[in-house]
Amino acid sequence: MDDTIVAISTTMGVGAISIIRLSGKEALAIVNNCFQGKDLTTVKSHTIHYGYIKDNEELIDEVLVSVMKSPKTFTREDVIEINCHGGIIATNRILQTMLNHGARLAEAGEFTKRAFLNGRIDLVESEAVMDLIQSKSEESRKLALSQLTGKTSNLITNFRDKLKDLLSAIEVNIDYPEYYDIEIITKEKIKDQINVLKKDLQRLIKESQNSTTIKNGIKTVIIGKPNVGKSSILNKLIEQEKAIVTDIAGTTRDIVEGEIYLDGILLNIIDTAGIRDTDNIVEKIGVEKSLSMINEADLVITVFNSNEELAQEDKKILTQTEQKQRIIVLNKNDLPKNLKLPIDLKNVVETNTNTIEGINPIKEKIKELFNLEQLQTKDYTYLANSRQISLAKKSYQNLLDAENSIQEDLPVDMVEIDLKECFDNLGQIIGATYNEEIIDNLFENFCVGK
Ligand SMILES: Nc1nc2c(ncn2[C@@H]2O[C@H](COP(=O)(O)OP(=O)(O)OP(=O)(O)O)[C@@H](O)[C@H]2O)c(=O)[nH]1
Ligand SMILES: [Mg+2]
Repeated sequence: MDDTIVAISTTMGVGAISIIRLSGKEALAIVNNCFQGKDLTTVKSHTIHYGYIKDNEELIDEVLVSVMKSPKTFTREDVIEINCHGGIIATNRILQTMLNHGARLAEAGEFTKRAFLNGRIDLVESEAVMDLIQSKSEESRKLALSQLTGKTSNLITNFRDKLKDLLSAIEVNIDYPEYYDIEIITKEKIKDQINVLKKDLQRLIKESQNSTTIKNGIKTVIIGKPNVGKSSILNKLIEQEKAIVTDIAGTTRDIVEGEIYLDGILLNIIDTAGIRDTDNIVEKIGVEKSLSMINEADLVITVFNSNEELAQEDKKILTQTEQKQRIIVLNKNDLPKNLKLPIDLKNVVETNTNTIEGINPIKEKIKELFNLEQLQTKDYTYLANSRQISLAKKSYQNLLDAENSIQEDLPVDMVEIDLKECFDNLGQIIGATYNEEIIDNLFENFCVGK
């Protein structure tokens, strides 16, 4: 971390302004060497200066330079940002000039990594930086911001503080059992406290499954026999005639995709080819593709024609989607009903998707199944990704182990080991304890210049 890094922080392309950012001990000296204007080494921190960047004596571009001196910066190191005209050539030339004068090209995520290693932000907050950049919906932006402002980190720190108190109480009892003025911590008391922690952690893990929905949206696949109205459902959902709708069975041959936002959550919708046995090679491939989409889906909308009796294909579709989060649409309910479904099916919606209103009961069902209205009112104190959630699950397991050790009346230092492990696992979530390899992998997924 002794060297000074540089990267283009804005997207490469033609735009009004591009930003080249440097961080490190030599940042100020390097830029000053290439700057025609004020002597930047004498200016106050957090000020902006007008001038030119030059490569030896050749002027490259007219710029504004922001000088931000350590420690009140993103990386806690000296940070200099050069705002230049947003053309590819000028931006690249400035980058090259900085490299020629001793800066090193930053790796992906290296600025944020430095911010983490220098204690400016913790690991949850670092991940939130990337999530904020990549958020695709209003709800995912809110989730990332909640993490960035430290809500989740505070919650984890709070857990750890409680564990630390418990651990020190146990230790005092082990080390100084003869002092009778210290509170005797009985196994019952330890068990009670573990129970409280367990409940809180369990709720956090459960609620954090919401963050996957918020960040990635809901991948929705529409499945059914030919001609039941699948494409009509896609078109009505996205309010656009994207898929071809005809009364000829087998109209859709390949998947057709669309997107909508339901209560701020992204719904990726995939309309598929109708499932049936066919000799037509093109249609056959389409049917296989439809079936394979089921596995990847977060939600399957299975569609049936309520005017027809239950067919072999319908039964196959019901079995194949049994394990999935599923909505069963009995479509064409404007026609006489001839369909008899097994009685124990849940989440059944009867409707007519030839009308625009007919889509509403399906939308309502999706909101209900994914608790979308409730999601909106939550304060987004969730764990945001599988790394964080799996560590929380490990911590939960440590608490279960501790509880078991008490149940089996094992020595209290066994309980202590489980609780310490729990403390460390929670620490890894925020990066209070970390493994270098994991950190490297994590930041490699960031974009360059961030
Ligand atoms: N009466 C009635 N007709 C409907 C309804 N929904 C769709 N249809 C009609 O049913 C026919 C088939 O609709 P599509 O949406 O193309 O059906 P699909 O399931 O995509 O069919 P494939 O692409 O062949 O698999 C069209 O003529 C629609 O107008 C409904 O609720 N009631
Ligand atoms: Mg279709």
